[in-house]
Amino acid sequence: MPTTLNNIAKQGANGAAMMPIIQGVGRAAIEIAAVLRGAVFRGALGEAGGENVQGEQQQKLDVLSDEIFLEEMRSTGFVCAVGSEEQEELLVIDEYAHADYLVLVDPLDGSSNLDVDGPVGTIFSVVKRETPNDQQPDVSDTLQAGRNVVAAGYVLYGPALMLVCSVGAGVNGYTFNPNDARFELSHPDMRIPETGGYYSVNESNKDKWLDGMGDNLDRMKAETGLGMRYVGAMVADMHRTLLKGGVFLYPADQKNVTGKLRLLYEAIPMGFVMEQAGGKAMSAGQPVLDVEPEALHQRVPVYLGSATNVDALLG
Ligand code: AHM
Ligand code: MG
Repeated sequence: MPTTLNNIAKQGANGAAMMPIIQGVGRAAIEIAAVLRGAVFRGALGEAGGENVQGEQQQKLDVLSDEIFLEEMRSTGFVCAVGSEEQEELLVIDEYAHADYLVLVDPLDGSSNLDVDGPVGTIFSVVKRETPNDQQPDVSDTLQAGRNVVAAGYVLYGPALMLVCSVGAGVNGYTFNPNDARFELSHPDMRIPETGGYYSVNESNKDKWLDGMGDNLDRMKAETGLGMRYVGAMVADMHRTLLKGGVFLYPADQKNVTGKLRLLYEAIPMGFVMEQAGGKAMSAGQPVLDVEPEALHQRVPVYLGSATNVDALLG
């Protein structure tokens, strides 16, 4: 018998509580994957005509994915609110406003890849509320450092549909098996190689990077001789880095002076998975998971991967 997402219940102290939420992520992933496959036939590619809170053009598929994810979180009955890249404010699920957990999500990451049939992903993390259960949850519940995260992971919409997640007891990868329409454990106990792999970055921004990162990268390249790969979708670049080793970075630059990637639903979930897989995840001068969040859509610089490579880059 293949091992399915149900085995999350047996992982660590939080597995049982997290299983229904991660199963909800799995259902959302299956629905989003179906929408992506058929998007061109439904006229669902292209811009939705609105901007998200970051001032970025929303794609129709960003909006659809957000709706699907929110509905699946609601249906778990264990999520009181969702903070999404596509929603300016925290969305409270009135029906379950007493529930214990909040989910932070980038429903469709890397959406610049959509029009070219490139890989995209979903990134999520789960925190336990700090406000009392008989009150409405509020945004303060989301502003918790990554050390408080209870579960996190990502979905990769690639040639195969994968869900990689951690409930704080290592990292496991599940692949959707179309023959029995469920996720099955395909990558147990994922550990990042100690070194090697690739460096992964949008190097065209190098002249604009802050904090001397251009010189750091040149030095690391000379020292390590690493090759380069860059998809431009964080989930795909993270997944390759996790499997092959190396380092992924998105430094602060003159345009994005505090960084481009969002702390709560990009940097922290990926940092959590990376640390759980034995890797390292840094932001400006401290581990990503130690950054004290100040705002729902806060951005930070990100450097994550094999510890030796991250150290070689930042050292
Ligand atoms: P998005 O959430 O609007 O898709 O932006 C995040 C994406 C990441 O997936 C990726 O790492 C990065 O932006 C790529 O940025 P760039 O195009 O500047 O290289
Ligand atoms: Mg994103």
